[in-house]
Amino acid sequence: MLPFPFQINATEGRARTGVLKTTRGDIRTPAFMPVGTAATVKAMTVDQVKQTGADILLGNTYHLMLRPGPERMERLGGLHNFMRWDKPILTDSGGFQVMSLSGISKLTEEAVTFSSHIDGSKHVLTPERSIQIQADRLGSDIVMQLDECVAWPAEEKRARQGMELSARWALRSKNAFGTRDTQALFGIQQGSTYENLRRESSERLQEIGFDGYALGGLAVGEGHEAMCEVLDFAPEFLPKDRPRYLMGVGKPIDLVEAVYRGVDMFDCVLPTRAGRHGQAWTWDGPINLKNARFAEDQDPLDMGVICPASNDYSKAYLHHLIRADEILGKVLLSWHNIAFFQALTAAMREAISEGRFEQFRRDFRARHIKA
Ligand code: PRF
Repeated sequence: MLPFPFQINATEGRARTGVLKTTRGDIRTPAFMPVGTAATVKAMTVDQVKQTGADILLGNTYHLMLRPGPERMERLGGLHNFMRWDKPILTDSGGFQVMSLSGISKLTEEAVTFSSHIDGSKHVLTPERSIQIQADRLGSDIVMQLDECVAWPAEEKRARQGMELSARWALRSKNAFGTRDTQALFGIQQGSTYENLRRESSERLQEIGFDGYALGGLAVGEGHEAMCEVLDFAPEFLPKDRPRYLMGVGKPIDLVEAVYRGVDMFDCVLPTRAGRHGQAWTWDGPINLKNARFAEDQDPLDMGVICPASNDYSKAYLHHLIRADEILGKVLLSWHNIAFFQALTAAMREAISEGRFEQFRRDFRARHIKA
């Protein structure tokens, strides 16, 4: 019944490493999914993304339903064919992007209504329509249920409302998805920072039964420490034998701390967005190439990351490109950052396999967060 076997190869404490096997290829976990919002990982070709070691990309229902539109996407052979990426794609359901990007949105039991951030046109998204767009029009490999991500901070009553609506939408999403052999459906745990709500959310999702489970409603302003406190309990409520995906996270230190607490998958715009603004993530923490101290620095960005963008150009050159607002600066720093995030997840997989993740975490923190 389960379309995608999830094989856990090693564990250390709560941390796990394994493989999620899909019809379009294996996803090695912990996995970082570069964000390809509008059918492109911004400023990168799919070959460059592939070279960094990414096993899967994330696409957004919200953006693609507005442009180029779901029916056109289907006529063009689906998202994989359109963007020439033949490995797995996970698509987000749209609800979160509606909240963060679109104009006035009306939220009812039935649907979320919003106006496009592009031309103001009105659109309606129901759980069923989101599944249809993701699974049938875009041809996504991993489909996410439509949910409501409540803003932080939230009173318990408001957090409960969002969690309960998400649970009812989870059931509608599952009914609309049915059972499929080559595509998976993930449920999304909500409940803000409340342990009882996170537990109840997980129970309701597991009664329905999903191929994987996401943790939603985090990294919405609560900060690293508060997120870690929720991650101390929230992943444990989800089944051990299915992948756990922390949505929209995060900084390298967030990834390390979440893997330590049992999370398997991540996505975030940070590497590409920060790259376009001149920020590079390295094993010694983030640096900004705009800074004058790099003007004559002839060393490469990071020889600890195997990638042309990280190894072949001097920091002085990257500094110049970013200062001059040259397109290539954005390309190279996005490329480097994606390569760094892939190197980071690969290093975590290796450390867990070899039983030295605890040491890895300590070393990473010491080197990354300088006193
Ligand atoms: N729900 C969905 N997508 C998301 C989130 C969520 O809660 C978040 C929260 N960090 C990011 N992306 N569907």
